[in-house]
Amino acid sequence: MNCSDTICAISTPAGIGGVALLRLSGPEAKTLAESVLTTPKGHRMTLQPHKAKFAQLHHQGALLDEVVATWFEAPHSYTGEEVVEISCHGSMYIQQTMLQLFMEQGARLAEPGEFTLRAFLNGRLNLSQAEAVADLIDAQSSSAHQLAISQLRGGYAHKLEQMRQQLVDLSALMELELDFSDEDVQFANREQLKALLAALQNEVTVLIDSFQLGNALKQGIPIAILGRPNAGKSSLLNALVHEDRAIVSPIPGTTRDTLEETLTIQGITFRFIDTAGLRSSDDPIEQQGIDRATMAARRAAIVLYVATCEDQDIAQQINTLKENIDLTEKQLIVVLNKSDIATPPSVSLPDTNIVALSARTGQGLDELLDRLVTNYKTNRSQRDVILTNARHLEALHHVDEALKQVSEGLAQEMPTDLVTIDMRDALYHLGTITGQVTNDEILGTIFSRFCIGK
Ligand SMILES: Nc1nc2c(ncn2[C@@H]2O[C@H](COP(=O)(O)OP(=O)(O)OP(=O)(O)O)[C@@H](O)[C@H]2O)c(=O)[nH]1
Ligand SMILES: [Mg+2]
Repeated sequence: MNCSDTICAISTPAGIGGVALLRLSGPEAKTLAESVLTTPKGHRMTLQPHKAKFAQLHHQGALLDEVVATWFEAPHSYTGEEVVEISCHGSMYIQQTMLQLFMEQGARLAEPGEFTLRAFLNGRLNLSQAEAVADLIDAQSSSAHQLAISQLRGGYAHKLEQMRQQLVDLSALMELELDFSDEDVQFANREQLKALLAALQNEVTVLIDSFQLGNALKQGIPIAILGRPNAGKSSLLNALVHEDRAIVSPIPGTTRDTLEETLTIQGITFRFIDTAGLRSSDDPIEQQGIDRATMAARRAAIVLYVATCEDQDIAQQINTLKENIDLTEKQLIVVLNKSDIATPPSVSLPDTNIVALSARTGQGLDELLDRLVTNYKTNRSQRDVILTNARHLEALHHVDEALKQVSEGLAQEMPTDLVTIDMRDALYHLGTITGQVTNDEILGTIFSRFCIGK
């Protein structure tokens, strides 16, 4: 990985815009910028640290554009290197000519994510924070944004650092004994060690458990709409997204394949999945649809079970549902549809949200949305940090495994040097998250996700 040269890229999206931003980073960034730019009076440009300067840019003897250039003196820049940012008018022609000019002067076109990679290599960000930058750029809802910010500067970043520190302390306690292993002494108080270890294992487990929620928030919370044929599932989906997305008909068994639509409410993205009505069917295609419905329900975080206000056997329907789908890790909301043609029956289902509504008139729909948002907020507030990154999840599973070995080693009073090996293993895997331990392959995979110019 070559970080000794000066890279350049357009950091704003490809295409025409009011302004575009060209970014240079590397030892020659300032010199290159000064060699290409002039003052408005045509004199040589001298950039000053952290000051925006109005400048002109000439190409083949003619004025190309009037720009604003800012020099961020190393190490006080995003990458930790000399950085110059030049804002120009957002014409494709100006952008491309300017890039070409800098490349003719010796700058190299940056790879995707190379600015952030350099920030990581120069210690401006750890690896998990660098990944958060990509998530932050990708964030399309307030909840996804919140998660990315927490990973960049907030609770998640602190939690990882705290856990690493605890592990380092634990290791240090044990390694100390190894230095004196000939003398057969135990410096570290075993009970204290075990307690520290148990606390750490608990934190790792909590973090691992939060992944499901984190992933749901990032991608949109999956909500499966289930129910018998004709209950009005497709009508409900259409009403929720204000669009005739799914075919609705009085013929039971209309929906065959699952159909998904997203909706962002109060900054939270939900993925509603309409499914085939549940019943026993001889039609192999309908049966496939029903199997898909069951699969969708298994993957969902929330099940919206749609029955109608006319149904007399709601409790029984819910029992059948629970027999077929394990709802322990999910949230169940029972919708009593068609409240425009019948009075909602009184059903008592312990620990279950029930909402009566009419997909046809829209009455009661807001209450359903309120329920979804409130439930999300309660769920979210129970966790201070949330894991969203699959790479981190895998690493934490390894950490968990290694800590279990340590714990068993301590319980069985194994020699300290053996237990220490597992401890180092835990530290190693935790280090792959924050980047204390890394290799070119990991970095290549992570930074290729980025856009050019970031
Ligand atoms: N009166 C009334 N009719 C409704 C309401 N919601 C749906 N319907 C009607 O119920 C029938 C079935 O609606 P769908 O939305 O296709 O039902 P579904 O649950 O998707 O049915 P399948 O796809 O066959 O499983 C249609 O004739 C709808 O017009 C409602 O709130 N009130
Ligand atoms: Mg349908």
